[in-house]
Amino acid sequence: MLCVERKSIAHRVRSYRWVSAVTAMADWQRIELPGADVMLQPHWLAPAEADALLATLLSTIPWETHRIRLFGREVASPRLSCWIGDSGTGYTYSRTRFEPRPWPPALAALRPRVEAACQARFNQGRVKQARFNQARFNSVLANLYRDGNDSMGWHSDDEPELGAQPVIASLSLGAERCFRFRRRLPRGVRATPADTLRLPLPHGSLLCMAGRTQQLYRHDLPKTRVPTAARLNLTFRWVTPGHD
Ligand SMILES: O=C(O)CCC(=O)C(=O)O
Ligand SMILES: [Mn+2]
Repeated sequence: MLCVERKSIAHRVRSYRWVSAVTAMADWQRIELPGADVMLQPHWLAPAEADALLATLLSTIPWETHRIRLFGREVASPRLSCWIGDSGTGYTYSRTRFEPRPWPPALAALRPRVEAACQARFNQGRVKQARFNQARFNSVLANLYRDGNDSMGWHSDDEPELGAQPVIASLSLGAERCFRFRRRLPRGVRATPADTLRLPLPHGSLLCMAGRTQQLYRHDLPKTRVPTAARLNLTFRWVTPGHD
């Protein structure tokens, strides 16, 4: 489970220590992030199904380069993307508005399975019925990282149309890349390595973020210098219909 990026030994030890600090709950593993609610199924899809899904989605999602606003300038985002959803699920991020594309059949078939997996995690231990009901998705942000040069910067998924404590399910296909969480710090406070958790996301893995995760942490998908094949990520979300 170690990250493959060439970082210092200290980083490697840290990522091993954090990632191994998990609590098994059926197929879900809890990722220990104080105050947050993050669970991972590293092998949610069997490799053959993940391979087939990757090939299908690469060719059926209408990939485009989203233009986003960064430091007051409009720039091309460093990856390909597509916003997909039911009607009424327009979404604004990086101060840019996206209207949903229709669900490709393979993605539509996946939606109830992702919902069932997330509902199962809220349906065990100390059940939180409200969360259980929240594990429904009407939209997906699809991102395609063509190689190690493609990335996503630090952000939280905290747009108003997602609600206060969104449940977000993230399915990863293709090359394993390191996803990072970093505690949100007061303005002017510099992050140290101890504030960052590095989480490798394998082919077919399902990550579920809920509760105060977006309020307390940012996440990113950094570039890597290690030669890397394509990686496709799908974040299933619930957007308040008609929000603008
Ligand atoms: O590619 C990833 O794993 C991260 C995607 C993400 O954070 C997002 O779509 O908001
Ligand atoms: Mn995100």
